[in-house]
Amino acid sequence: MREILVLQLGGFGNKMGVKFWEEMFKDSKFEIDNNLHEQSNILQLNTSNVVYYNLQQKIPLPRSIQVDLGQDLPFTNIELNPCNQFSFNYSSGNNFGYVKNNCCNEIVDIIMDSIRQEIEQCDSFQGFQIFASIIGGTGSGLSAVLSQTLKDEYYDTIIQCNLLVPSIKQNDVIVVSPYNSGLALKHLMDSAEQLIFFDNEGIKQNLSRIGIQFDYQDANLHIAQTICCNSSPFRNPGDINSCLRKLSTNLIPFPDYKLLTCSMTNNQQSDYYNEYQKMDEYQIFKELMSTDHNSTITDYFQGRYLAAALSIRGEISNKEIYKYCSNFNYFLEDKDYKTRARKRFEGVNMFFTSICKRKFQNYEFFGSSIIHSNSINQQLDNLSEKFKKMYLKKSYLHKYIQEGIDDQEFVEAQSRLDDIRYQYQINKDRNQWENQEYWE
Ligand SMILES: Nc1nc2c(ncn2[C@@H]2O[C@H](COP(=O)(O)OP(=O)(O)OP(=O)(O)O)[C@@H](O)[C@H]2O)c(=O)[nH]1
Ligand SMILES: [Mg+2]
Repeated sequence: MREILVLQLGGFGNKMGVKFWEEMFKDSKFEIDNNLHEQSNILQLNTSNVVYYNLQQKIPLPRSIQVDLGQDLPFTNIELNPCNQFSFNYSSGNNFGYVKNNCCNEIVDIIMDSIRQEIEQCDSFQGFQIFASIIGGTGSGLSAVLSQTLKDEYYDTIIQCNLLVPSIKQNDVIVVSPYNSGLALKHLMDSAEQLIFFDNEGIKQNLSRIGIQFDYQDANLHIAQTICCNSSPFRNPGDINSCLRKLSTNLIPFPDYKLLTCSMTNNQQSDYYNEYQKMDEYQIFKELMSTDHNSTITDYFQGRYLAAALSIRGEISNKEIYKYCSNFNYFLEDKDYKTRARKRFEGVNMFFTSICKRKFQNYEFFGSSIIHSNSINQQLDNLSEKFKKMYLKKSYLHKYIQEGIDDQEFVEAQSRLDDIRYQYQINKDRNQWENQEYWE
């Protein structure tokens, strides 16, 4: 089996990670107290091996490592391997520099030891999933340093980062979030293969559409279910057995284009409704490609779709879904949407679709998508603008310089951000696929 190791870093990474494992357990039909449910069959046990171990002993343990610099790993009823839980006595001070240049020197070796032991137990290891926010110090610093170290040591594995990023409109609770995010992104762009963005503002919009007031619990559930569904083709037998590497191949057209967003169908929130709204293929496809269901605040219609990976669960007609995929331009009668949706690389199939007939938990239909669109530039523009404003005034800079992050690193982070934005921008302005050079 192609095993995956989950790394939960910092406050958000750990809280969302716990939710993620709770959802995974429900999906695998394990009871929360780690005991195997009667319904689990052999095939499922074999495929579950991707994310759990110890299955033969009938006490599944998530293959995951939790790290937080403060002593506040969240409580959970799920049994996690205590050897893989690391909490220290540091205070990051919300400072990327302090974590990268001070804490990491002391703790990276300990964490890497644990990672090495995990990987040695695997048959055919495929890669890492990192959960972290790059807003605070711990998440940004640890994810940057760890992903770099992992890339150096396990160069042929895939690193997928699920990142909470600063919101566009809303001001963050952390003043220096543009610095932390900008500096972390510079490192992550070099070492990780996929960077999937979530932002609290986008999640808030998703929740409020279905009448739920935003709080961290619900937001984390939303994100956890999205990631869980995204990764379900890795664990479940279906038409296409997907893996992290296949996702990378299909979603990343050029080396520097690796910023992705997610969407999820609505029906999972039926817990909050008395009435269950039954969905059909049309509704599912529409929701997965729609801007309203986006996990960030960016508007897909302001850019161009480059690629999309759909992952759908339930007794659903493959034929119908493939039909909507190939007729994406025309899949809505709504004229307005139609013209906007046509803004993609015309004539090129951009869909990587996995349909798994096994239901997701108790939901009849369930779907999530990872979307690659250059509308992500809205997020980058905002980040870059805030970064620049602070840097020009040199505000808060001394805190980072004290911790050994020099001016040069800030300049490099800024120019890296501008670089990525520029690349996505030229893609937006002219259709590169029509440019002969790229075909010859
Ligand atoms: N959705 C969601 N957002 C969270 C949660 N916890 C914190 N955040 C957001 O994440 C950002 C802070 O990130 P944390 O993960 O707490 O920071 P950290 O990585 O632990 O870093 P430091 O505490 O600065 O060392 C803030 O913008 C919070 O709004 C959570 O459980 N869910
Ligand atoms: Mg913290």
